[in-house]
Amino acid sequence: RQVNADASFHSVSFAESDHPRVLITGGLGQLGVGLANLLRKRFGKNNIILSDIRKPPDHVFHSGPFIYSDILDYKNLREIVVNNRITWLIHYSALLSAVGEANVPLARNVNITGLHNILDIAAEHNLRLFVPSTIGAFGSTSPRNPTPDICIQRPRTIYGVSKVHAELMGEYYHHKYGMDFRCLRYPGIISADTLPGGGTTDYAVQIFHDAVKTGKFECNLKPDTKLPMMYIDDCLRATLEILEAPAEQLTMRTYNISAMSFTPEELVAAVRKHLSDLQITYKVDEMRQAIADSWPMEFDDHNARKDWAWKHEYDLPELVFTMLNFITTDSQ
Ligand code: AKB
Repeated sequence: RQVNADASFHSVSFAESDHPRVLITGGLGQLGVGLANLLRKRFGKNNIILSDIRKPPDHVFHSGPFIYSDILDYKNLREIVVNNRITWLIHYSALLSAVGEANVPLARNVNITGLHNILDIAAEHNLRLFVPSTIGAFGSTSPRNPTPDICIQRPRTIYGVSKVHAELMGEYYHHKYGMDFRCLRYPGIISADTLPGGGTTDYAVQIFHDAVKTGKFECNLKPDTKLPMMYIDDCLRATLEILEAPAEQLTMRTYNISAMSFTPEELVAAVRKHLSDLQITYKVDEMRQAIADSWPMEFDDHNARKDWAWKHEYDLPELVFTMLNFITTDSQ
């Protein structure tokens, strides 16, 4: 197949109706359902299509359009984009850092080959394309405290390499073909009702579930490992905000976003303010620890704050309060 590289595709206006028609890939991961709910409130239920290769649970299936899509199958992707008159594509399919190291060929296929399909589809159909990047796109030779938007990026995970590739390819298509590519580098995202799968920052989600259910938690990172984190509501709102930002406000196409940074021992102390009996043991997972030790400790997001007025709402105390409240209410 050929990418439509002539001038015609980007001369077509994306706004065929008042609201965008959005396809979310990897929709059953940690962020897809929450983002679909937020976008549906803004743009209408039927304008947002969630997709995945897995069968959706009942509540997802009944909450709005859901479709099978395999990002490795180009014809399947094209059929969905054409039949549903998609104008925005949000590409959430990816293997995360720890699980990617455990299966490099699969991570390469999904995170790199899959991204190539997504870029080609977006170019062919003049889509606005959002691809998340991550703190994992940096490595031990990057400045870590704080990490600016523009600096050395030499990650040593397949996940990080694939995300740097996505950032660079998206920006290249933007400059070469005028593609409306937008990208945020997410910190570790913390959510109560959906679990992350196979990341290095997962401990900061699991601790809340274990604290409420068993009163004990075994942490797989060292107590002083500091990483940038964000509550899911801030992450999803940031995503909507960058998607809606007027193009002339964007001085860059890939932005760091930040809310807080903490270590496991700081998180434990904050949780103990509500659950004073919480017992912690540390059993370090060497692979995750090595990854975490190469990632940013503090994330510098001043460009996002300056260009499109990014502002987080949740700090550590609000995060802990909200997570415990949600999980406690849910388990009653
Ligand atoms: C991971 O830990 O792999 C992800 C991330 C920070 O990108 N949560």
